[in-house]
Amino acid sequence: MDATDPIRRAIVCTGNSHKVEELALLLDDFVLEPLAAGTKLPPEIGATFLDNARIKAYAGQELHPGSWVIADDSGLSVDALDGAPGVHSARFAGDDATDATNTDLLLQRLDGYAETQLRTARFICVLVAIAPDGTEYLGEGTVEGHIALERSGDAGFGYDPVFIPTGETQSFAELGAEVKARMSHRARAARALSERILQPA
Ligand code: ITT
Repeated sequence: MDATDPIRRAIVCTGNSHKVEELALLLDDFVLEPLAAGTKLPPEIGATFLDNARIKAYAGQELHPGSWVIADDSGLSVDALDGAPGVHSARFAGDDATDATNTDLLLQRLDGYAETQLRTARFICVLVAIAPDGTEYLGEGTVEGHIALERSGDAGFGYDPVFIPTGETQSFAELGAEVKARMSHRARAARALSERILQPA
C-alpha cells in the first residue's frame, strides 16, 4: 500500500472513542480501526499539540509496523485564560478529570467574564499520519468561538456543551455531529491531512 492507493486501512492511535467516530466521518480515503482495547499510549509530555500527536502516532507505529497510523492531539485555548487549558485540555481538572469536571472548572475559571467578547476561545486539532513506508503527513485545523455561560446539548464530548462556534447561537453539543463534521477543528485538520496525502508536496 502507498499514498496512491484509493482505500487504506489505518489504526487510530487514541484512547478516545469519540475521536475515532468523528474521524471515521471525515477521512473518506481510510478505513479506520481503533487500537486494541486496553492499549496504553505513552504519557503526553510534549509542549505542543504537534509534539503530542507525534508521540501517539509513533507509539502506534511501533505497535503496528507496516500499517498506516493516525493520531489526533487537540484541545481548547481560551483567551481569558492565556490559552489554557491548551495541551492540558484532557486533564484540566487533574489526573482523574472527566469531561464533566473539566467543564465545571472551565466555567468556574470564567466566572466574572460575563460578555461574549471576554469568553473567546478556539478548538485546535493536529493530526499526524504515518504511512507504511514511514512518510509523515500533518494536518492542522482550528475553529473560533466562545465559551457559553452554561452547558447545553447532549451530542459530542469534552467541552462541546459549552463551545459556541463563531456565527452560531448553539453549542457544538446542540449542533450535532453533522455540523461538527463540516466546521470543527478536527474536520479542518482532516481536510488538510487528506489534501497532503493525496497531493504530497
Ligand atoms: P487521546 O490522547 O488518547 O487521543 P484524549 O481525549 O486524552 O485522547 P487529547 O490529549 O488530545 O485526547 O485531549 C483532547 C481533549 O481536548 C479532550 O479530552 C477534550 O477535553 C478536548 N477536546 C478536543 N477535541 C474536542 C472536541 O471536538 N470537542 C470537545 N472537546 C474536545
